[in-house]
Amino acid sequence: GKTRPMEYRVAQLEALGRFLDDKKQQIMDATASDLGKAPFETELSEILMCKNELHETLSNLSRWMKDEKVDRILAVQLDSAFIPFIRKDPYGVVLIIAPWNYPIHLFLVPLIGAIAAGNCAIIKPSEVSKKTETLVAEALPSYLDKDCFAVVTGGVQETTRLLENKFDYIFFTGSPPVGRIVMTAAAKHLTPVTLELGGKNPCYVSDTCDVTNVARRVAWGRFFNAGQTCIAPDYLLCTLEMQEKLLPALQKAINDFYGPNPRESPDFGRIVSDKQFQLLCSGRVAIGGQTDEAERYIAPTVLVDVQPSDAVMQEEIFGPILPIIIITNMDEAIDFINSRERPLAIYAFSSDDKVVNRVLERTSSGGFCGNDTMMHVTLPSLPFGGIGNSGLGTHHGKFSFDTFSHARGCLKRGMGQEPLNAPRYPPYSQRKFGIIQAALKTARVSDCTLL
Ligand SMILES: *[C@@H]1O[C@H](CO)[C@@H](O)[C@H](O)[C@H]1NC(C)=O
Ligand SMILES: CC(=O)N[C@H]1CO[C@H](CO)[C@@H](O)[C@@H]1O
Repeated sequence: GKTRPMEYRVAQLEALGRFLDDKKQQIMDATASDLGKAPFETELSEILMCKNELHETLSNLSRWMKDEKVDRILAVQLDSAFIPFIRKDPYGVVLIIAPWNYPIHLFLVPLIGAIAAGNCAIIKPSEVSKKTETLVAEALPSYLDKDCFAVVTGGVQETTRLLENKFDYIFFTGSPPVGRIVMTAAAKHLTPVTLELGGKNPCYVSDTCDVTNVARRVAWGRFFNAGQTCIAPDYLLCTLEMQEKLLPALQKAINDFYGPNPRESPDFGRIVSDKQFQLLCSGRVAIGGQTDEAERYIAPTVLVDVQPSDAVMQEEIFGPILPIIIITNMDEAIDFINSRERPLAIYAFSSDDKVVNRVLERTSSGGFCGNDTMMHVTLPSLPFGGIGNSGLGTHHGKFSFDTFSHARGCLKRGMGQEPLNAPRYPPYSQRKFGIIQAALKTARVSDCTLL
């Protein structure tokens, strides 16, 4: 019961804010060491976005925690002391497993929701982002109540052992294959899960659009954090004519962002694993393509003549590599998207609103953004989460609070007026059923507003 009072939750959330303030420089240093992340990108994605979540949560927590009143249609027929409500109960002990690509953000944002909803939590940061893992393990516990929050470090072996335990909720961010392992472990204890998985996010560029702006928005989304973002536009779908216009515009955007040699840019990151180097064998390099394995550097790269069967079109890319797939029109782009697993995000660029709306209506994905990339996840007012292969469940803002709360349906009644209950008791009769039916019936009401 220790984590239930609002004052306790607020104190822990405020301590998370102090952690971000006090350790800002160490966070910048650790993510720079792990991922070569530019200070600007760290400050935006790891600090500012977490603080926004904190402020959104702290500003609304008292309202979110309140019992939710619901309709009491039957009240009049039964007795006046008939009070239905939804109590927002914590689940209990939550396990949060985070990945390496945004090593602060991706454990902290779910943790904000878990604390806000009154849970205890075990946090498992990624062992791949080593410096950040060490920082979190050493510094975070001194900010939080050690009775209720713990950081566990380690790799596959430790995570496997952790998952043998019975948790009340598991929140996992990572790849679809590991998501299956987590969900299987959770099934053993019937533990509910949220899975934030990845996916190959298509980006459709129609023939009518402002090519310069599209190129800048796509390049920013693809090359931010050196392409290691679960919501990055993973590949482009456009006609051959559009590709010919986009290539110089993308080249210019890359040059404007990172200079003639992106390797020397302080704003361009490094990648975490070797696997991505092999993806450069797909198609033909139209822009970039330079690598330095010792430095884990891959230049911002655009691949053309890519076939759907190429290696780069199989799993999520997670590197600064943008393949272009040629289609002949919008219908073909939509068919291509729908023939694959449902992604975490779909992007569509067009000067024609109808085109953007068609892509939105005829496809399915975790989220959607028209005429831009990635910006939809910066809003705590929007749910963030996948569908199908890209995950299940949502978080951010109020959606985090709801994810980590059990909606407990409750009814409180008075103990008097017993004669009103008589019709429901045996011995049964048709007359009694008639009374019950009249009292309990829910009539269908037309919701048709188009007349
Ligand atoms: C996309 O941008 C174009 C150009 O600004 C605009 O005309 C169009 O309405 C936008 N579409 C959406 C869905 O916002
Ligand atoms: C989801 C929600 O209720 N958000 C509110 C949180 O508080 C701010 C400030 O009062 C509001 O603007 C949000 O709408």
